Amino acid sequence: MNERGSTATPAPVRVTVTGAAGQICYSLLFRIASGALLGEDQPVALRLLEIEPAMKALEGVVMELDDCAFPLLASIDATSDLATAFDGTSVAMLVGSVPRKAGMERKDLLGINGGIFKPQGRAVADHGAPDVRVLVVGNPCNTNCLIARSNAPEVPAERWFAMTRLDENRAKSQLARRAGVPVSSVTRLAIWGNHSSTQFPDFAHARIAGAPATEAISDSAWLRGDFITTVQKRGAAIIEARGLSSAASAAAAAVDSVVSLRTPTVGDDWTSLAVVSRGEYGIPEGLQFGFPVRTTADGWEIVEGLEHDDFSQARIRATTEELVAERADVADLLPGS
Ligand code: NAX
Repeated sequence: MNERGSTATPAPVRVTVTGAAGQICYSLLFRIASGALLGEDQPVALRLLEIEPAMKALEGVVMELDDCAFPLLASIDATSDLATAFDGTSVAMLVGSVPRKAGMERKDLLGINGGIFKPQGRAVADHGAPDVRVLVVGNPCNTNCLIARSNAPEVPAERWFAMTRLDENRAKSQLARRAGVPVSSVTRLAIWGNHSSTQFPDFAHARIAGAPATEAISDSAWLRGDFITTVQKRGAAIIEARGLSSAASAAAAAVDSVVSLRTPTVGDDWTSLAVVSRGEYGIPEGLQFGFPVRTTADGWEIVEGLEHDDFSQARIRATTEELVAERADVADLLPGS
């Protein structure tokens, strides 16, 4: 029996994934196809987008997907054509982007990726299903998401998300390890702002086994110092150790993000997603900003009413300023600004 109480097999849901021959997708696609994204009764039709030079590599990935014989994988279409990739899609996961290379300024990177996310935003609006939801993973993900969203005004702004879940998961693991508890004991971990080294992993509102994390971990110098910097710089530490950027953990976080949006949040917990700001907590309207988010039966909402001390406020201000600067850097890619 499926989630809707019927024994009939539901029609496949189209899921579009970009950057499909890249390293995150080498983990992500197999989890989607196994049912981890949409549930173990929901068939999936994959639409995989790549650029021409990577189509050969993508062919290999498709062969491996075939070789897994996933019962839920109804079809796979590999393409370099935007209209085909986003045709009828309900879940779009925008992973592909161009990494920062030595000597490249942030503005250059934003501009190059804007060239990717503007047309992809249009393709989502022109070809996506009426219920389409979009998760942007490719960096700089908040601003890439802002660009795509701004170029797709037909798709409600509430359907666009940028990924801060990997930062949340990293932060939870750090707190759990320090407190000597299982990671499942850590709840209410919000990542405020940008998925970058200015992000603020909010230990002040986190809970450990239901009590404030600051009670379980009394070393406030660690919380304000090493904890924050470890989370902020975790991506760089993984590159240093592995010679490659985070991939499997990013794929896991992408799955977690989508699952958290399709299942109501349990109890008084929340999760981290970068969503459109409507001015909550004084964050400028329209920024794609990491907030604590709860999913309800009808949709999602930002958790409001949290109070921040001077320390937290300063950090939230810093990450806000960075996102405002990024938005200014890509102003020519944002219609109407
Ligand atoms: P890879 O370089 O392995 O793969 C990227 C793929 O995207 C390549 O196969 C490339 O051909 C493809 N691509 C480039 N332009 C494209 C376009 N216009 N349309 C479709 N595909 C295109 O990178 P990978 O390690 O998979 O990372 C992908 C992105 O995720 C990067 O931007 C990375 O920085 C970002 N990350 C974001 C994280 C987050 O928490 N939000 C964490 C992990 C990761 O760093």
